[in-house]
Amino acid sequence: MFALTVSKSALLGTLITLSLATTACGQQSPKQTTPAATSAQLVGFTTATLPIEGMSCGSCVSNVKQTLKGLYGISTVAVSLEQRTATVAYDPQKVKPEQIQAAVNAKGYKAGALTTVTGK
Ligand SMILES: [Cu+2]
Repeated sequence: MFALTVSKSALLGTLITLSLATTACGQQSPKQTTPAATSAQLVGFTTATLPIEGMSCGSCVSNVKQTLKGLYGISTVAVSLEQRTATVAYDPQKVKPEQIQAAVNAKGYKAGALTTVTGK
């Protein structure tokens, strides 16, 4: 008897740890409007910011940037070392916020929850 069960462990894997520490370490929240570079409104895309802990230099920034750019469904990426945040434009039909966080975490950084700037 062949029980061919398609395991959804891949999907579950991205969802397991939402218990990320939500306590931001004293960083001033950037409540200003996003810079012009990332404000190109792409139809169907959501722009969101996520805090990232563990970045200490320029190569961390490019590492995070390349990681995010390599994700399916991500359009633009901007990473700020000073603010310890990444701003991404993503297609919510193609990639979930949890997957974006998980990709950053897999590189050894600690990504917090996404905050939507524009879109849904
Ligand atoms: Cu570094």
